[in-house]
Amino acid sequence: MITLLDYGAGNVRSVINAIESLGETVRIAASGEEIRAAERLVFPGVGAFGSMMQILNQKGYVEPLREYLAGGRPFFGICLGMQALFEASEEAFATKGLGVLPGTVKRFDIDLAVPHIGWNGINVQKPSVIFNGLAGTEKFYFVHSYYIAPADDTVTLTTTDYEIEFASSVQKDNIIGTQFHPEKSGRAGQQLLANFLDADRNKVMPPEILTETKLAKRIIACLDVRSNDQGDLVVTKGDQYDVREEGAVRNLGKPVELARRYYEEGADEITFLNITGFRDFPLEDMPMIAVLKQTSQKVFVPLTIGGGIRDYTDANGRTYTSLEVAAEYFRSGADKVSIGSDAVLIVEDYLKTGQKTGKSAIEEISRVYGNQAVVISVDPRRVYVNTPEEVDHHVIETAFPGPNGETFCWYQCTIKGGREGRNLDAVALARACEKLGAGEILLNCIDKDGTNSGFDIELINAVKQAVTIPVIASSGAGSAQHFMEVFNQTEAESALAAGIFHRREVPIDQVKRYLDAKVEIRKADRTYK
Ligand code: 1PR
Repeated sequence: MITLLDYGAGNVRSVINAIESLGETVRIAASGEEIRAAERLVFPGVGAFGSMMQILNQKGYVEPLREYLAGGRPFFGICLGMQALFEASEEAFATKGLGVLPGTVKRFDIDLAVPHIGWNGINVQKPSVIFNGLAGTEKFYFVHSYYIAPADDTVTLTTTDYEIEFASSVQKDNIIGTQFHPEKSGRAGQQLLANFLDADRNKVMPPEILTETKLAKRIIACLDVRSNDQGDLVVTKGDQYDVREEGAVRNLGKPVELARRYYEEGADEITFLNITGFRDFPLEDMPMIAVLKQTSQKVFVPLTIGGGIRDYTDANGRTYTSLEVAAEYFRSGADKVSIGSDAVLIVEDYLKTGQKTGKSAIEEISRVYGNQAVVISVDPRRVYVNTPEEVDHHVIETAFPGPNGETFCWYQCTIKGGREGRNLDAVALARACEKLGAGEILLNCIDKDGTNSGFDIELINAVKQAVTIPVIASSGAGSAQHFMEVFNQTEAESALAAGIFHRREVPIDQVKRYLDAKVEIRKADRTYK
């Protein structure tokens, strides 16, 4: 029996699913007494350090936790659950941590994108039970803006490089903590968790020891989901956002089945976009919630969900906030939510006044769940102009002239799945969303969507240069070479595709085989014993 400490923020569902899939049962600690009585305690922390410690204090969990940790029984802290072991964090200066390990938590002060999101490796420093069966070259999923700086080097189990070398896991006796998320790290993560759950395994070093690690470029599979005319929820795919063929909604498969297939083929992340979310209310009949719950039981890589994340008033006059909608998604297994139409409207207001209200979906969700949990999905379309002075937008000179030979263009933001163009450009939108607290930009391109003609490199460069948060390049992938092109010609941290994966034209494993040795990627998961 595993006791899980859930203080009420973020996606603990994934950790429960990962542990249960290993044949263990999980009980959520409902009191300090249950923490004291635990045999094996897992603490998956999500959100922000200050609010985590505040809730632990309010619930009276701090002393029971300290007693448990002093008692020498097994403990596994994940992400913030590991950071909590230290004395303090730069994320919340006035708040004390548990102070079980000496040292503090610092914010990345680096030139690379922060948060550090994605799959990175580990440099193993000393033997541990958790390395049984691992090769030592595996990559694990990270998502954080703060890192631990232990005052006592001997607790450092692994380090990871991201411009600087930081401690990515610790072990002191039976207390283990990882900055990365084993529950989101595919089969390698499952193996690592299984090692913790099995009391009989010995401390070992993996066969290969890295001396430097690299963040992988992520390959993301995207499933655009909506109800077809018969009312079934299907994965669909548009050509420049038009998902109908001979009048009917294209049906490319069932969401849960496809997501599982992409996990097996090596997708580093899976994104679901409820493409009619702008007119449906996600909590009304909740089909996407069911999709998410079922997917997260078997798919152990990060899941993003978008569509309809906004404030909403139902037919009975009950108002739901975007935070409530997001909370339901996180409880059901999502790691991130993506905001499309509402982000455009939020930024329009923000740019009008120059004032943050603190109440927008971007601000509210990032405050509670962390910036890394908020992705902005941008649906821009090219608008050609003859000169940059013609409009008050971020204009680029393009190598692909417009219909009348125009050599300049700007990227107009749209809402409602491309149905309505707005007087806002994608660069301004991305910049403002970063300021409001977004952690990542999912950059689609209506002109390129479904064309198989390659990513819009000019758009990706324009947006990537305007922000410091990670950018996901999307729309237009037609071959494995297109992925290489986007990674060589832009600084995008990841690339997303839909059509070529759904139609099996170029499966994910083929993309990875092509990129191998040319671009840093996460290799296909092997089977562990
Ligand atoms: O506006 O917050 O309700 O969110 C709605 C979400 O649904 C947005 O993220 C928006 O991008 C998405 N969406 C709305 N309508 C469509 C449509 O296709 N008619 N899909 C749509 C967006 C674009 C990509 C696609 C890539 C790769 N799909 O995500 O997967 O372009 O495709 P490709 O590799 O086949 O070229 P809200």
